[in-house]
Amino acid sequence: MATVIKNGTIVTADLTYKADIKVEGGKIVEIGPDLAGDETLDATGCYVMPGGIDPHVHLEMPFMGTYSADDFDSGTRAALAGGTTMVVDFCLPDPGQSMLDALKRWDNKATRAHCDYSFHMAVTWWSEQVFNEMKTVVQEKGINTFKHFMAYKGSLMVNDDEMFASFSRCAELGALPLVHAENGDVVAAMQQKLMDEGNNGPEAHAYSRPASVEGEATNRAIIIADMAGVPLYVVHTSCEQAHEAIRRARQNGMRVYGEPLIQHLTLDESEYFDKDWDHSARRVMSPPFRNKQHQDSLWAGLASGSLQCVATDHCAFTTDQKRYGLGDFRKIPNGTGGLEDRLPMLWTYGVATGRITMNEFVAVTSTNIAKILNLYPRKGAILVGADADLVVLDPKKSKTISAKTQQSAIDYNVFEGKQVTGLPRYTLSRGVVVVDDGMVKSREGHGQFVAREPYPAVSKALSTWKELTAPRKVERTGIPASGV
Ligand code: DUC
Ligand code: ZN
Ligand code: ZN
Ligand code: ZN
Repeated sequence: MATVIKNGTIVTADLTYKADIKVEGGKIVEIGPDLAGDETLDATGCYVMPGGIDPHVHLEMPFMGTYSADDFDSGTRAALAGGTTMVVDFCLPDPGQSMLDALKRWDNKATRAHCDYSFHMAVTWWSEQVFNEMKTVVQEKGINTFKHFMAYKGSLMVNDDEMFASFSRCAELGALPLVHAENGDVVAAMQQKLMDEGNNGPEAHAYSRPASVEGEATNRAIIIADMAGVPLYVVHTSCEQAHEAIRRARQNGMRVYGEPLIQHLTLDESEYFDKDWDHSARRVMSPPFRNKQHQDSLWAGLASGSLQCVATDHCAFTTDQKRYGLGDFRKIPNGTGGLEDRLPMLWTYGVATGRITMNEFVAVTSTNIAKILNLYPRKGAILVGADADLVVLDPKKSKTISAKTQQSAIDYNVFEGKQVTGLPRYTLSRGVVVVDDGMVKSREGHGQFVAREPYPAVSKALSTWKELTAPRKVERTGIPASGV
């Protein structure tokens, strides 16, 4: 059965033009004028775009003594409702746990997905076993990205030597390392100091994680990646210092990518100050919201291309879960939602305000992400042969964001009350109409895992564990041995 999307304006990362799209067997089979099919979707007055890809979500994630509240059912329903047709979640082995065992748990959770999905693998500890499993993960499990936490000291954090070893391993496997860049040692020290001084509320969360700890860690990760000879993807870039480090590295010829979140682009640090405890705690995430100058820097990065992707880091907790941190902000589960709101919020605050163009909108919500994560052109493209993951976006359709009408399982929304435009008239997932005039009609289990091939590796021969961990001879060119 063929479906034709008629009378719309196709918007891709580099073109805007009028044409119909014919979809069959889950793929785009024809693009052109006056197409006919068995079923017609009217896109008059709408933009037809590649569905959004959210490169950064945490669904049903075990974290800070609990699980994030949106699972692959409610989370991917929320995604589709907002025009996002693919999510990439993080498989998180417990320190000491096998990556392959953790992956079985993630595979199992994801059987509920309503949209297609992929995984990043987290390197939460370092050993010969991890070193060996990385190869299996890349070569047999369809995962070509490894996440490293430079924060969360005592649980997820990895040290610089471990990061250097893991980045080096990524280079030879053709994998891309990702970093959560915040200096975890400094954050832990500042948290303790704030608690000792009696600052135990959610605002102290923001004080303990200033922009400088993010800027420092971003710089450090970039330098380590450069030494390991590997590109780098910096998740949730939230401040000018981190953006500056990324810009500089790119100017020097490094492939470094930055990912602002829709929350950091549109919400600022005032959410933490002079507000009731619940209001602020619901907005506790890492990195925290920043001031307007940082926001301007992120918008400029999207417009100029020095930042490439907009994500959500969707990691939603209910108010009851947030209250685990009453009396100690360090125990407030870190994370906010956004999956359903990313596209309409970016459309409203980015495209409708003139900060970014429609084509840039498609690039940063879909196409760039597909290219960087090696999903392109199966995803992120309107081309014959691509998956028919499409959003028919109606620029006139508007709503007020409210927890009362959202798909997410939590009891509030950090964007509550925002008036947004640019909502899906239709969302298609591999050709199936999963959102029809705002009604989500998707099916649990429709989503499929999308395997991602490794990138060309820097060297063909893989190291042994011994070679990788051997002390390296340090070349000291031109520096007198006596030193000064
Ligand atoms: N930051 C969050 O706020 N939540 C999940 C993990 C993270 O890094
Ligand atoms: Zn993070
Ligand atoms: Zn409030
Ligand atoms: Zn995250």
